[in-house]
Amino acid sequence: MVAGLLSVGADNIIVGDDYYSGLGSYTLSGGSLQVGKLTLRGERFEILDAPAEVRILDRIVLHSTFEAVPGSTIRFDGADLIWYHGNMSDVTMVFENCDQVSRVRTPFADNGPAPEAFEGSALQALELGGPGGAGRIQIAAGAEEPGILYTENLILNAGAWIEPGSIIYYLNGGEPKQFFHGDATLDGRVSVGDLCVLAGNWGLAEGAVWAEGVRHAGFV
Ligand SMILES: [Ca+2]
Repeated sequence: MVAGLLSVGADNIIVGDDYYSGLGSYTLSGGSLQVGKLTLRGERFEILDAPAEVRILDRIVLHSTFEAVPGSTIRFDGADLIWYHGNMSDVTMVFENCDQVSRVRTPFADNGPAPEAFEGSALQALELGGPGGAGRIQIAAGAEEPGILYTENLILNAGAWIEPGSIIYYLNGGEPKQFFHGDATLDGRVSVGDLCVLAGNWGLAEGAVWAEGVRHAGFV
């Protein structure tokens, strides 16, 4: 399977299904990168071109320093994320085509929904569900421990699912808040407004999005 171009210094290399990086700096400056397993242990991994799409098919392990221009996107095609290190504040992560739940391991402590907790920790956006289908994730720190994820924007499309126990803090243009199942309006509260959304869309199935009160809202 081919991929696209991952620049290493002045050279371009094609990345196959299973790729393990050595030491060094890796730069994606154009094209697209599609890879099964990608482990980044090098000094630095850079995305210098926002349309230069990165698509992960199985798993990405992030150990290296990470830099990305604003607007960069990493797409997880039913893939897992093992995130040990790296500032992803300019990155949108899209989870889609998830036949199973994608596991997301993060390195963060639970510092609550405090504005300062987002600095250096938060993604630009976490988007669940996309053109490739449903996005299902579990945020975990370890096998049994709940994990913490901070994101400036939380976008839940059709087929979005977040495993119970996952802790997600988000802004969506307002004050920091925690994600709760049942919060159809994503305002950080489960209230009568969410019930109205659910009632108004009772019986919807195909194509329903989070704000239409899908069964994932937790009432049914
Ligand atoms: Ca609400």
